[in-house]
Amino acid sequence: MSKIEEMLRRGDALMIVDVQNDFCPGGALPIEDGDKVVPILNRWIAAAVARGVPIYASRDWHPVGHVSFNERGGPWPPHCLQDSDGARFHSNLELPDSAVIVTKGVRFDQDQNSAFDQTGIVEQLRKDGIQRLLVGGLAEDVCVLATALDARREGFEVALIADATRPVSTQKGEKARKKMRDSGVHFVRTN
Ligand code: VGL
Ligand code: ZN
Repeated sequence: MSKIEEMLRRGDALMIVDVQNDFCPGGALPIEDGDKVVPILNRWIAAAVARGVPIYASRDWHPVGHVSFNERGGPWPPHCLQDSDGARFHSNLELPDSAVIVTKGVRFDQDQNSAFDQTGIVEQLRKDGIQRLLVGGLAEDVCVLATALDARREGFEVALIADATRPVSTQKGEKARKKMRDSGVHFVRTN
């Protein structure tokens, strides 16, 4: 068994947050080294498949003129427009067909940073017998943070894969890690 496989057990799920082209270098809302998480997450994906651990992958999936965009007074430039190249998962991300895709950010009236925000995912996770989420992806200080905190609030154990995430802002990344630690999120690293 690989070192990563040994870190996985029954009741775990891998939660890959928003590894989409627009959040990688060259995208509409590029995160420094955002693409560097891809090969690391691919190793976790392979280990999860080997161990029968379910994989969930969230995607930001905005309508044109979304309320979170600058043009509407929101904090972000337009990004992850539904069905655009920018909204696609990074082409090197090796998601198996069995991965469950969680789509968010589709509401017209509000943003959804967390994969738990009105997606119904809690019911799905409980049905799958999930107790612990291993979380990685983009961005550490936005959607990864919101997802990890909501998972804790819902009573799941959470392990952040610390080397498989990157923040939009270095400073906010530090604050995000503190908030996650304070909420009981564990930090693991890829061997
Ligand atoms: C995200 C900014 C705007 C994210 C989504 O996935 O972290 N960041 N929308
Ligand atoms: Zn967004």
